[in-house]
Amino acid sequence: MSQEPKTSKSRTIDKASEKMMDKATSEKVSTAWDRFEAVKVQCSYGVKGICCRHCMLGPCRINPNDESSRGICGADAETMASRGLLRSAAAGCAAHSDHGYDVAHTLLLAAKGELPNYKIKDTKKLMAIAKEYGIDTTGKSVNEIGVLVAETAISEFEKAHGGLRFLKRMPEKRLKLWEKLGIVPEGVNSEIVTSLHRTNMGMGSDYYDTFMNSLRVSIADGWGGAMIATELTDILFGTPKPIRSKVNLGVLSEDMVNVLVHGHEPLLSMMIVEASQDKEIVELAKKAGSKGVNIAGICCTANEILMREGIPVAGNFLQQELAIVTGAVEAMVVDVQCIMPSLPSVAACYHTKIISTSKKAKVRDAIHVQFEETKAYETAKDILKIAIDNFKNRDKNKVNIPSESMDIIAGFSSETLSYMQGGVYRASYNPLVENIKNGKIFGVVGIVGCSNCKVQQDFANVTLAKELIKNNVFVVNTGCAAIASAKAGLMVPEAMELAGPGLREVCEAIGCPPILHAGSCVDNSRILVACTEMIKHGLGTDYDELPIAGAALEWMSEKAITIGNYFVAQGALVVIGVPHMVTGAPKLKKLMYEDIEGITGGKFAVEADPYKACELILNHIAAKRKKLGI
Ligand code: NFS
Ligand code: SF4
Repeated sequence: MSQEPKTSKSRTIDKASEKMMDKATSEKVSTAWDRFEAVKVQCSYGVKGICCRHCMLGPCRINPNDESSRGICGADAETMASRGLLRSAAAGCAAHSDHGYDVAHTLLLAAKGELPNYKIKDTKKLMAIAKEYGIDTTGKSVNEIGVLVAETAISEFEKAHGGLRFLKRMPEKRLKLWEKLGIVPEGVNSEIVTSLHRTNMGMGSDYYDTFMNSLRVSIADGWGGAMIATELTDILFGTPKPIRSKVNLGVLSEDMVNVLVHGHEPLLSMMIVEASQDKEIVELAKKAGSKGVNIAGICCTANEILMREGIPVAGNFLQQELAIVTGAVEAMVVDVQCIMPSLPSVAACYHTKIISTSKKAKVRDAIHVQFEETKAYETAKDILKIAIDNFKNRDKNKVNIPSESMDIIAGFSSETLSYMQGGVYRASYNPLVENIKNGKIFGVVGIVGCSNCKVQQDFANVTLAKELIKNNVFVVNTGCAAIASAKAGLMVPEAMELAGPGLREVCEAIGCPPILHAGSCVDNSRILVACTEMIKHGLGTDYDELPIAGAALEWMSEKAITIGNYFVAQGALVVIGVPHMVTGAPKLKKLMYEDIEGITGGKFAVEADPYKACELILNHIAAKRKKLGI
């Protein structure tokens, strides 16, 4: 793909980002967009998925114009592309699952009383999960039950056989189909290990089998690692409820110490939020000449603390460098995933300190303050002290905080949605299902995923969301796509004005915006649960009958491959804006974009234009409605 140098306006629809991009250019700071344009032509083999470096005979690549072209071992394009896809799906599963494992481990130690700073917050959810796990709770204390729930969750990762417990949440029909297809995962870690084994030199060369196993490891993410991350985070920190906050770079403060938390895990960031109100910290911040400490988030760490504490969001993935360019950030604290290695060099142009905290993701040229759960609060305070101490180094001449900040109501867990429809005593998905049946709500679509320099930032995600609600489609957002909607003002009651009359009526009755923020990317598991609830409340008998779809028009991460995969395995249409790196393998491509529909009921479709993507989705939903007879 060749790229002409672009203007900041053509790179994003977000005013705050545009301003900071211009500031970066004038201050000679290079951002992801500049580096993307500097590449000029991206590797044509890589983009098609027809290169391989899985052994030292290679690297090998396939001549796309020669059908007989092979790697040295004899691997063809289909083998190479499908192996690459499976490795990526396993990597995505690993990222969500390692995050989930850490949450489970923290819950275990907290319930054992070994972590003074953490305690079980949501006992209702704890009891519900204990029941699901078949744990006998009679006569046991909350902490004793917490230990058993955490141990059971941990065993879901570590076991090699037996199947994942949360799969029992699904209607029998889908499970039976998956059994027939051989894609029911056993344990989370074993699926990742087997996927890496399968993709070794001299292993499977059947692209169909390799692709189906990429679905299998992705299911281990959706119904395993990611779902455990979501449920156990709820137990530890509370199940989200509707909460007000603000979003975009304008949430940074002129006169406070600004600390950004960036990455994915809530374990440390929740402590930083708490410690920022500590008397000692507040006094130190005032002594340093500021009005206090202002915490805001980037990426999914932001979503986690927004959903539970109402902490403002500074921006999504492509705004991480731009946040530093404001010149007003004293510290950016990073944990794991989606952290650009460029941050220290951007920070070097300002006074910002980049602080890495995870032993799994050390960042070169950053300050490393290792996060240990046993002294979480202390670590949080140490980090805040570094930030406060750095306030004096802020160069007023370099500070320019964009004015853009938008209101948002977030915090829509599956439980909240159910509660909002019926109150404490009649919490239920019945009203939603009834309104889908009577046509007031045409369908439900999840818009998820990242931002990507290949497409204009936020444009496709925001436009698709607007188009869908106009057509009475209820939209559920997660990840960076949710932050995009929020920045565009779509997550406030006023957004109701943009919705079609049927959807508006329902949203007004329930009291929610037509586009819901459902959380971080691991929280896509909440969408799986919501779809399951719809079936349980009488909408069809299996997921592929539902008037639903998924969309990830600006995706970039391997985690998004995994998420897309598990929705396709579930039976959903998933529209992506950037094609998978498999286009050099025509048979695999046909399987993923066409034939898989006859196998799981779901499929991928590539459509970067949000208006056409909307049309595609509406037609798909219309066909599903017709089949359901509604
Ligand atoms: Ni999801 Fe969250 Fe954003 Fe993409 Fe990265 S932050 S886990 S991967 S970029 S949505
Ligand atoms: Fe080449 Fe085969 Fe080795 Fe891959 S596994 S690098 S295709 S020889």
